[in-house]
Amino acid sequence: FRVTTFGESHGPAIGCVIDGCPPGIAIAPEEFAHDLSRRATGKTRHTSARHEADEVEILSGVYQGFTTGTPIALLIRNTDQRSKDYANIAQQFRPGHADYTYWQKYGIRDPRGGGRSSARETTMRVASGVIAKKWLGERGVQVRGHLAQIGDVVPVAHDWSVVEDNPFFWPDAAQVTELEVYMDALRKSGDSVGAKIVVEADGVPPGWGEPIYGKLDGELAAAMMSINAVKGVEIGDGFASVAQKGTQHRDAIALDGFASNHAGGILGGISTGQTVRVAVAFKPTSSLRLPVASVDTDGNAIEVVTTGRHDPCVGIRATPICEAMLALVLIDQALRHRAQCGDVGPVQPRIV
Ligand code: EPS
Repeated sequence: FRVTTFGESHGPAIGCVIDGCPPGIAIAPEEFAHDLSRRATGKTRHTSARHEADEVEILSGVYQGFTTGTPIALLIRNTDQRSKDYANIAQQFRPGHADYTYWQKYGIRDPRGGGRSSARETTMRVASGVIAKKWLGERGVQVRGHLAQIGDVVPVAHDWSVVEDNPFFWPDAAQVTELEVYMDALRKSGDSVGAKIVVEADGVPPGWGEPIYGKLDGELAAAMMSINAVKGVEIGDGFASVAQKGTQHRDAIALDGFASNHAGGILGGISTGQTVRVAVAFKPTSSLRLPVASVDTDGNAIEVVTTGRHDPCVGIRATPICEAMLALVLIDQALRHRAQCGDVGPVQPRIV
């Protein structure tokens, strides 16, 4: 199961091609709307004010409502481009932004906003993830996620039932007002902040993932890192494992299951049958109206100020993106497991 995307934030359209999708998955254009709207800009004052319709056109690979097994092409036309927002920085490098490295690599400066490095690219990940989630859901695998940190604010309580009821995907309803105050002050200051997302998959049977090349955790790390603005990925206890003793970290096994899940549901690159848990760090957005020193393409020292519509915390919209990437890796690993071992579960663990 392979997804490639195309298109620029300020081009005519963005899209993706999905190769290797199993035939027979029922999918209608309106099924994309829910997750796309969870990711979209312009829904609350805490995200970018750009208003995109994000309406999916299915160009190929689906016939009479079912996937055919041939490449699926999805297209979303951009409806609210405003590339003139970027006219005054067309020759400038925004510190912290990919325009510097794109220029060093290609020698071409795309003046249309972030182009491929924009958060807009993630739309197609979410769209393709809808198909992966559907296939997985029919096999008892559920993917969900929440925001787990904004700046230095962390959830006090954890209640999955409130996550979809607030604009932050936050698991503690009592903190939503505090977050609104925090984000309002941040937006007014002109600065941005990072965020952490946690995504989980329940119902993954033991056995998905390959032992060395194609480890489930390795592929998850690569998938999450491929999202624009991601700077870190943890599986299970992740970097907290550094300070742990082996006696703390190991997950004791009883006949009725594991006693804990420090491993994040993966051992040796292969799923254990526990919840697969991944945490993803998003950096603070780099397009800021606060001035910063930089250089331009002619080699002059300059000061950069970026105006226009930007997210003060791009992580606020990232929960559905990370869910989609988790689902895309899982469907791929499930199909590879089926090819080699013949079943994709739900299966009974061999001993526990
Ligand atoms: C983005 C800047 C804003 C965001 C955009 C990402 O748009 P514009 O380029 O029009 O100023 O709205 O995100 C999206 C459009 C999206 O769909 O996620 C940026 O600088 O990355």
